[in-house]
Amino acid sequence: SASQYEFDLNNYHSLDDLYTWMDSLVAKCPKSFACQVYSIGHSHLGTPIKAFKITKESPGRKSWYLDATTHAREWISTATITNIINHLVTVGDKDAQNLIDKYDWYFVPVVNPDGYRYTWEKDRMWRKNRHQFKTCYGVDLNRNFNSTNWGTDGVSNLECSETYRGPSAGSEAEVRAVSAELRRLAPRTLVAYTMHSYGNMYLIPFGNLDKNKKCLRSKDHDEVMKAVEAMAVATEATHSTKWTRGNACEVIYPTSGSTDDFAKDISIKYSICPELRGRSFVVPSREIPLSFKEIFNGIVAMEKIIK
Ligand code: ING
Ligand code: ZN
Repeated sequence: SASQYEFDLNNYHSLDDLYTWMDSLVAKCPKSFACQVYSIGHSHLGTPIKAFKITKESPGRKSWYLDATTHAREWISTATITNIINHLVTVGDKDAQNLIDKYDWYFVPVVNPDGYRYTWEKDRMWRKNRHQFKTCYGVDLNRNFNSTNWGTDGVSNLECSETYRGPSAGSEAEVRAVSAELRRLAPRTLVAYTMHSYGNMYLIPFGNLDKNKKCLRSKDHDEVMKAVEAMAVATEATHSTKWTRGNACEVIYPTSGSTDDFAKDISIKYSICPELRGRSFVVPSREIPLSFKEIFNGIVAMEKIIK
């Protein structure tokens, strides 16, 4: 069970316990802002994809969108986003207050609930969703978004591959749900922040190559990099770690159909993919508070310099 009193923020939790905790957190929301749990849609197997929002009533407000667990085994992303939500709602320190005063906040802690369940019940190293095909299960949801050049660089068209792009762009229920939510929020959203692990990196669009097979940078690459630089510096200072930052294609490998490329395509200016701490996908629970702190400090630092 996961009553709000027993839920240990410094540990990992099953999908059901996490969802119960989200519901219970609404009751702890102070009067100065509104909290709500809602569903952005359902997974391939019909599991709700729950979201948490923190809002204030006043016209013209901008928002931040954050998600995690697009890849099922990346549990540190689930735990870190959970801690961010908890901090904003219950801690109310100066930084949290400032973030809520200035922005509305939208969180999707588990983009891939079927895959996440599967990592708890059957295979800790599962990455994709749980869509059954003829020979294998699962689409790589971070290759399925309908971004420019879907299905080209850094993907596979084989069902059994870990980077299977799926039968078509946006074929997966989870991707359609996130895409619709991003489209709905995009006109007033300044930041899209989609959390993965691992590697201590801040990645920005684009993942794909241009027609000369060179990594494609966005038009405002330099301006976005300034913000990411401030974020990375604050993160590094938190626990004296090193973080790589840059265009995803240059820093790791070419990809297409990722969440952050899609968010950039629909004009969300600061589209960022952190690759959180870890030496594998299994991060000891004692590192959850360290991950939260370094990531939250990065958010606080970046917020100060963007508009
Ligand atoms: N890495 C990401 C992946 O999907 C990534 C890297 C992120 C590529 C964003 C492109 C865009 O392969 C992990 N660990 O999932
Ligand atoms: Zn990932």
